[in-house]
Amino acid sequence: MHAIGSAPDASDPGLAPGAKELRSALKEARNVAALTGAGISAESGVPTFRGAGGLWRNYSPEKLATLEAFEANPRLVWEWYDWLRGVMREAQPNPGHQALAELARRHAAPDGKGSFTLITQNIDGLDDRAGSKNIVKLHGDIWIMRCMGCHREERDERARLEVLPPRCKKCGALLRPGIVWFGEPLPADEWERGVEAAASADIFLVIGTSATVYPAAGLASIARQSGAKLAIVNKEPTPVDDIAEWVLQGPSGEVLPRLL
Ligand code: BJW
Ligand code: ZN
Repeated sequence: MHAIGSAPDASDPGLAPGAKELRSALKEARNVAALTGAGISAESGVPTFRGAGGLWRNYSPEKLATLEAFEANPRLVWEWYDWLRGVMREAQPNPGHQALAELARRHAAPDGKGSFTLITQNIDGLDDRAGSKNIVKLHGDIWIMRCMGCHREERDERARLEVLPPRCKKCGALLRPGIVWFGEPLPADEWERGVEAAASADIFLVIGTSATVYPAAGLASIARQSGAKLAIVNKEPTPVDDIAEWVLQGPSGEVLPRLL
């Protein structure tokens, strides 16, 4: 295991030995996949879920991000998401998001047999805006509204909604954000794509996630058990550091561009 930090490379003082080796390994690898979490968007000003700043009006995500909380008080839950939509609308993709989009472009093998799959737990859409394609969105997308009555879905990218809670124009039932709350299953097709990418990866990057929310966090073990080498990019230690080949500690907006 290599950790970024103390012994910089002479040719690039900001680059630690582990990062240099990972950069070469990424160039050689055929199938690469990355699992990202809230930490990659932190440098864009989007709050993470756990740790400092992870609370909204003293409610934890575990209390608000559930169907039960929504059914009990849809207005309160929508006030939170309306605030979050405003923050996410203002945010811009940072060098971490851009580096992943660039890694994917560079990784398209000339023989067309290589693959790069970006799997995200984030709902903010910043990877789309950075130019990443075919993103696996495990926890949905905050810009999609789903009707609780007729199940119709529509895209709505307004920063602030006029009336809270919003209602369906067709049937009048409550609209909910198109995201995955605690206790809800992940979208089956996205989950299958995530498992497939993890199981076929030569290198699996785990970036800016506390790796505590399942089943998403389980993709790291699936990748490892299927023979992938794991690389962790995080500001703090994570529960999957022990099974990783490389642990690069630092802000993803600084570490990821150095892997290109
Ligand atoms: C930086 C940085 C920088 C900061 N650079 N790094 C055991 C096994 C399996 C499941 C369970 C289980 N026990 C309980 C469960 C259920 C539950 C769960 O996992 N709970 C855990 C809390 C224990 N899981 C579920 O309920 C899931 N569904 C499910 O299991 O369904 C089963 C089922 C099957 C069939 C029928 C019915 C049901 C669903 C999980 C949905 C998660 N939803 C949320 C909310 C989304 C909407 C919203 O935004 O409100 O998704 S919760 C929240 O956590 C959000 C995130 O995507 C998710 C993960 O968080 P993430 O991204 O890791 O963020 P943080 O804040 O935790 O970490 C940030 C990290 O970044 C930190 O490490 C920092 O150090 C780092 N960092 N700045 C690099 N600049
Ligand atoms: Zn409807």
